[in-house]
Order: sequence, then structure tokens, then C-alpha cells
Amino acid sequence: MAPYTLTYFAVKGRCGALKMMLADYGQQLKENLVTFEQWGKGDIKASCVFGQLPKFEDGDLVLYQSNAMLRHLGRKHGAYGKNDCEASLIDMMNDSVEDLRLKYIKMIYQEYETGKEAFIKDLANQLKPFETILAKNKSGFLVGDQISFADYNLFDLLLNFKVLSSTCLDSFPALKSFVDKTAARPKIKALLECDDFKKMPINGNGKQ
Ligand code: 6SG
Repeated sequence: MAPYTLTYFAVKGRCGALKMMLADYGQQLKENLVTFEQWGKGDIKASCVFGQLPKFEDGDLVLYQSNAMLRHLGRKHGAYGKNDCEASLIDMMNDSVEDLRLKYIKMIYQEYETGKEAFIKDLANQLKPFETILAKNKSGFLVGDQISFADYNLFDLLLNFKVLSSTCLDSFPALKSFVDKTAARPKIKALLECDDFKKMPINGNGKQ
């Protein structure tokens, strides 16, 4: 039996990083896909603590909030730094990835037609800090010398950005190398090449 269960819409959305993390750790994931029609009826929403998906179950533990899920898996599978200071730095990195993801989601869902070009234009400014951090840290990870949940989260978001603008990493060698190296991790590579994963749209409104 898969130890982990994810209930979510049939999109990569907020769960791409979680799936990559579990794949990389060789963990099974049972997926309960919720259609927008089922969601629209309201009873699933009413059952969710904050009225939203994703929902993640690890045995009796039920979690909402995608970043809490990443942290939980980070703690369990050794992707949350080697000590408290590294853990705090990883939190800081992940919060910045979340800030950028929220800007992306706002553009996708609220202003795709009017805001896409401006978003792409400003993307270099948004990516620069991550480039600087990765260029400084010779390990190739955001913090310390081992992969953390924040790395998976950044990687997932950068894949979305490459779909949005195929050239967006061209002037960022450290980010480009980070993406290439993460994508080449054997189990991540297998997930990225898996049909079920590939055919899932990135976002719920079909924009990307
Ligand atoms: C949306 O926002 O797919 N959850 C979403 N939407 C449904 O009624 N902070 C937490 C976290 O990190 C954010 C959760 C997130 O976990 S995910 C949710 O539950 C709601 O609020 C992105 C996604 N959106 C597509 C979607 C499906 C149903 C409502 C939104 C399709 C698009 C609009 C209507 C149908 Fe739609």
C-alpha cells in the first residue's frame, strides 16, 4: 500500500515539487484526482479544513497547505538541512520561491492576457537573487551540500517558467545548470518522462 495519498485536481499546480520529491526518494504516491465538476458540488470543499486542495495523507496525519507538505517530507526524508541554521535558511529560500510562485499564479489565473508580457519582462529581476545564491554555493544546491525541499520547489517553478518563456534562463548559467542537474537525477528524469505526469496540465485554466 502506498504510504502517501494526495487528493488534488488533475494539474501539476501546487504539487509538482511534492511529486518530484517523492519520486526522488523512491516513495509511492496514491493519487485521488478531483474533477472541477466534483469540486463545484461543494461537499469536498466543505470537508477541507481551509476549503482548498491539495490534501495530503501520511497514515493518520492529514495535511493541507502545499508548503507544509514539502516541509513534512523534507523532515522525514532528510531534505531539510543538516542543522537548525540550514533548516532556517531552507525556510527562507522556500518562502522566496512561494512569493514568486504566487506572482506566477496571479498572472496565470487573473491577468494572463494583459500581464504575461510584463511578467516575462520582469522575470530576470525575479530570478537574479536565485542565480546569485546558486552561483555562490558550489554544491549546486540552494543551501548546504545536499538537496532540500526548497530545491525541488524552485526546480518545479523554473520548469513552469521555461514553458512560459523558453529563453528565460539563457542569461543565468547557475540556474540553467541547477535545472539540468536536477532534471538528470535518474528518478526525477523518469518522472518527467512518465506519460501520466507529462500529460497533466500545469494549471487549472489551461494557461501556461
Ligand atoms: C487552487 O490555492 O488548480 N488551492 C486551490 N482552489 C479551489 O475553491 N496555500 C494553499 C496551498 O499551498 C493554496 C491552495 C490552492 O496548498 S490550486 C483550490 O483549492 C477553491 O479555492 C490551483 C488550481 N486551480 C484550479 C481550480 C480548480 C477549482 C477552482 C480552482 C478551474 C479553475 C477555476 C475553477 C475551475 Fe478551479
